[in-house]
Amino acid sequence: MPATEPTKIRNIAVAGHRGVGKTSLVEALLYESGKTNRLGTIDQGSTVSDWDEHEQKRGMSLSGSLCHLEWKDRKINLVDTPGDAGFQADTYAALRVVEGVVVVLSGVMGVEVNTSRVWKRAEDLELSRVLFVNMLDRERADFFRVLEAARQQLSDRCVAIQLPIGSEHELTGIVDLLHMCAYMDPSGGREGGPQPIPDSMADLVQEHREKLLDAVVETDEELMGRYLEGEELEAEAVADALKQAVTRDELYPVACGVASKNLGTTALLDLLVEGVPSPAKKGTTIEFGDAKQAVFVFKTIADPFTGRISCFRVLAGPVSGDTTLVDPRTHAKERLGQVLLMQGKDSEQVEALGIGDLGAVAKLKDVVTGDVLVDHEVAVEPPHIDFPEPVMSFAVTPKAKGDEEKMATGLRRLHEEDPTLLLRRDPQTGEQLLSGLSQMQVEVAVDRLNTRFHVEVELHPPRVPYKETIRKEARARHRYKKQTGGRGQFGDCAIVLEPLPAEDGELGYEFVDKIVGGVISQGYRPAVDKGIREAMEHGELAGAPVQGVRVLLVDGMEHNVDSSEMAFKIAGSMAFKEAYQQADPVLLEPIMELEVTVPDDNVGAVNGDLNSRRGRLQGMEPAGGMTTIKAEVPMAEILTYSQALTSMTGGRGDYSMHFLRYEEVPSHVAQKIIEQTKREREEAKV
Ligand SMILES: Nc1nc2c(ncn2[C@@H]2O[C@H](COP(=O)(O)OP(=O)(O)O)[C@@H](O)[C@H]2O)c(=O)[nH]1
Ligand SMILES: [Mg+2]
Repeated sequence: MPATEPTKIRNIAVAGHRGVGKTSLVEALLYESGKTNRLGTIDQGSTVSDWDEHEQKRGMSLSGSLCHLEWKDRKINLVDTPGDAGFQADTYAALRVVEGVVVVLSGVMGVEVNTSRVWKRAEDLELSRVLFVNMLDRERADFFRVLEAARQQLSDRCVAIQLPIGSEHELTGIVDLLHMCAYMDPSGGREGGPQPIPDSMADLVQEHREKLLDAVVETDEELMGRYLEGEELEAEAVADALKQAVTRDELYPVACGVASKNLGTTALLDLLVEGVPSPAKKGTTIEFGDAKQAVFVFKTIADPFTGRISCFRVLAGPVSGDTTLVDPRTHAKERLGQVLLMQGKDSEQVEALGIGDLGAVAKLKDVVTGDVLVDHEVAVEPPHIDFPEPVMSFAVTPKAKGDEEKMATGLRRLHEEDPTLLLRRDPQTGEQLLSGLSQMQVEVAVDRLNTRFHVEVELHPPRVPYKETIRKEARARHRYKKQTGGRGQFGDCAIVLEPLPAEDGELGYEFVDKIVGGVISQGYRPAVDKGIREAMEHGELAGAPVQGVRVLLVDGMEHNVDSSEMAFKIAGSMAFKEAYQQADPVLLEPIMELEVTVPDDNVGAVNGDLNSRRGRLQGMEPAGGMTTIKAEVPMAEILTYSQALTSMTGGRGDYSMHFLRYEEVPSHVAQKIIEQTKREREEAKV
């Protein structure tokens, strides 16, 4: 089988909020195209893309999954992505290797937190977007309300390209406004061919067909002329103009259907083929220099049987099996034994993959997600996938003594799969801290450690990553001097501390050398900086790292025999501690952006509870019997929110949160934390 031409490929990520039917939609598309012979379901754990046992147990996608199908002589690569806030690493990585995104929305819930987040990412990456309003068979589902919400909250260039026939449990089919035909509900079977549009729909169809044509011709002058003259435009000309508009990011067609019944898949597949640009048309922004062969690894699967599988996009090629590439990051040679096509967990060997195609390879040595492999060493800057920062940390300990090494190895492997999952040692307490984006992500990691690496571990209450900073300028001088026989120690420095304003919300550190006349020689000045950095790792207030400080080294003195780097390091560290006390140090805490969706009846209780957690209400959006509450809440107050929400809503509430920024801890709260730290330090000394 020769490599597929780039013009015949469509690379598409299926993304959106969790639980809107993305995985079910991928399943239906595979089935409709004839790639699979039965429509798997989430409830039975039988879908192609949620193949992992933990995904099946939890009934949701935990990682990205690569599938492919053929439709109208085109190869469509689909990446099903997780919608949960904790598993965004795979979603963000997937968005780097596609030209288009199907943004799936629930016909009941409309635009949700993660819909907007994915939209924003896709916008930054200038990806073409198609919306799919799913679950139109559900009670309170309303296509037109969701269409309006998308136009208001995502972009006013969203335009319906399909319409539902009927609604809720009386939904019987959909209308394709581009090809002017209907598809009737196949109830989980294959969709029959195009049908005539029911007469009763004539007016509505007319209205929306005009809106669609208006939107399309507005992007194409020639077509606009013909349209205004009253000419009947051929479907092909409209489709072509639509594709150009979608490619240029000028239009977002809104499709619809019922993924779990396979309704709407024919029209959607047609739209993806006709509307989304091929890699030949849009191409990649990832650098590969003058390499003749290059691939970008966007996902790593640690398969218990095959070992490590790296999923990649071909940047330059074709790339065939038995090829050796080099990883400029490690300079190591990496042999691609067999090139694979993935279908969920299953793979099939192919001879070669052409430019723009997505595939996989097993058993590379040292390659991690984000690497670019090339045929000869070229200096390429690997693309920066802006992964979200971990927001929660739990202390982890193995249940059995002596399992520390096994636990660390397992967690390192899990980190290779998901770069937002981090293991590090807390320098203060010596504890191993496991950090991630959500409690569930960390819990899943613990499950995987058990099933895959056979280590049982315990999670301890999460810790809040406090920081410290200063509010005003202060100055100090410290002389470190020891003269007790033999060679002495001498270092003397004077420093000024100034608050350093945050840049892009990040607090930093700056060391400015202001020494004049060489009172401290060049060689010792970095030692002062080093001593200060060390002192800053544990602030004097609560042992938290100090940030947002500029240090000016203004004066000092040295001794021609006794001075050493060590002495200046100590002097720097001591001077910092002295100045810090006078610089009005304050404690900072992470503030989270919380989105809670609860039944309307529970809104009062949930708001009252958020209030008692120092939360600040930002807004409320009711939709279909549920209300989404947005609030800013200190992380320290919502570490155990999941239990509280379950009991307030009888398990019907759902929430997600993201780190927003650091803020000063109110003084009465700070006082308690500082005292608590003092007690812990004293206990540790005993
Ligand atoms: N009624 C109805 N249920 C659906 C539809 N699509 C998916 N579901 C169900 O919604 C749940 C979540 O679906 P899933 O595909 O896992 O959503 P994802 O999290 O976006 O991947 C599952 O129980 C599906 O069976 C639909 O169109 N109609
Ligand atoms: Mg899913």
